[in-house]
Amino acid sequence: MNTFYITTAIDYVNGSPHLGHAYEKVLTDVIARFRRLMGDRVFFLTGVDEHGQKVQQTARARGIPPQQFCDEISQEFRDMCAKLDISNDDFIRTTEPRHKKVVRDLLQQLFDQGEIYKAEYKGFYSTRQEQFLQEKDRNPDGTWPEIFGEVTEITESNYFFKLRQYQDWLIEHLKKNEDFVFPRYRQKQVLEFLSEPLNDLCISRPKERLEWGIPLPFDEEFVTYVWFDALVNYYTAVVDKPGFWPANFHVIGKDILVPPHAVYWPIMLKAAGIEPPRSLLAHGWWSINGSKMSKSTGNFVEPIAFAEQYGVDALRYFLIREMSVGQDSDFSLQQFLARYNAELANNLGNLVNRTLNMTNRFAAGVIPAAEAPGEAERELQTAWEKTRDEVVSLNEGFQFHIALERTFAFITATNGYIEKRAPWKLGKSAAPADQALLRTSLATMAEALRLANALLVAVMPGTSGKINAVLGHRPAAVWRDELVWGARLTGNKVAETAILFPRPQTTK
Ligand code: ME8
Repeated sequence: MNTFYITTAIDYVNGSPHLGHAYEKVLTDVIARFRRLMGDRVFFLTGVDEHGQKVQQTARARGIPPQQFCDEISQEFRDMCAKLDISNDDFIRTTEPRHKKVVRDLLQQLFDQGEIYKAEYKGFYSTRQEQFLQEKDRNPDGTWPEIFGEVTEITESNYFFKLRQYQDWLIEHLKKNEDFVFPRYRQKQVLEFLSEPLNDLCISRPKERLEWGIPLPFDEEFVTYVWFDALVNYYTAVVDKPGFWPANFHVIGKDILVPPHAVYWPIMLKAAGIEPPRSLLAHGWWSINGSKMSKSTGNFVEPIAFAEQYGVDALRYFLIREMSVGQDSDFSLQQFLARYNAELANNLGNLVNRTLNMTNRFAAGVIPAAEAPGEAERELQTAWEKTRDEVVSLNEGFQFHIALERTFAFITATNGYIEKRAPWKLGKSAAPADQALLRTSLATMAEALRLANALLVAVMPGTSGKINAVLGHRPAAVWRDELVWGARLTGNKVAETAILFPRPQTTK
């Protein structure tokens, strides 16, 4: 059995979860669920990034200890995962002892190997923002923007990790592994970054400036800074789980591909003698109503509240259907409602309700056998086989938006088949041939619905389960078997009705 280890980025806890966080988890969940359906032994990790200046500052501003602050916000992220039906196997927090230990061991090892050295760091520092500034932060006239407050040039000792000596190795590695970054065009971006000499990476902050971090094991006056702490989480989670490292995919946003995930991380691992991850999947960014999301301007979607109002699976469906993995997308309520009504309520919802209604009306609620399949049935079956094969291979290539489009085209075709057979007309005739065709059409629409539904399970697990339930169907243990056109439902008693996608209450 193949193992498949997949992770999301770990989210900063200095604010509540937003739509970008929700998307990344849903996308990773769809991949994890799909790999499970394909028979892989999956380990799916998500979690939160709890250290750093921002958390320390926000907690201080609220007058509570940083750990308490992290506990609160982390719970919101966990709640979001539960609400969105995310099937993660683990949830890691960088303040956990298991993580601190792995980070410290790794730092000590690299220090002992001579990969980490101490040096002076000189630069302009904003005390208000508590950050080092770069030349590009200056106003065009050379002054510093207001938001930085007083800016002073300071010199500080810090620890540095020798990135540079692994630059050539990484370039070779990327050239040998053309699939290291998905989508492929982003791999070019990494190589471009590597065409300039790398600077060694500053990995510490003195304790008097930043307390909220993991102390360096070889100098307790310093804590690790940002990436050396955060990236290691992926390794921490499976350190005691043989067979899962290297990770198959780290799913991340495009903003943290270069340099952290595509440069720092493989080099950190290489230096420590650990295999780099097999691949990185970099997704695009969501804007909302055409602009950057921002809590202060109200251009913001609260994923939990949204899922409560419109349905978890409707949100999951929209996120996966709307965005082509790798590209950016815009989230607007109008576009969400358009898809909700046309695709979920009218197309899929209608197919479910017609199937139930007609089976109840014409067959006492029991799905009959397809005794007289004709041309229309054969056509639908052929359409199914094509759809299934396409969808499986599209999913393997992360083309979930097209896979959903194909699945819904098959649902449209099934509704078209029902129009063509018009069981409501056949039901008025007592002729044996019409009755046989009526039973055949009821059996065929139910079978087509069962099959289409089997393709939806990774994206809409709750809805898919409900549809199986109203069809009185228990899916096969092996997903591939479930995808074979047959007479799986003959004799099943169906439910009276199903409410899957109630009309949304408001368009505001
Ligand atoms: O970067 N659309 O945390 P984070 C899509 N802690 N994705 C978005 C997004 C948007 N508008 N905004 C953010 C961090 N994301 C670090 C990661 S990993 C070892 C450490 C994505 O909370 C973003 O690209 O700022 C990232 O992958 C994830 O949300 C967490 O972002």
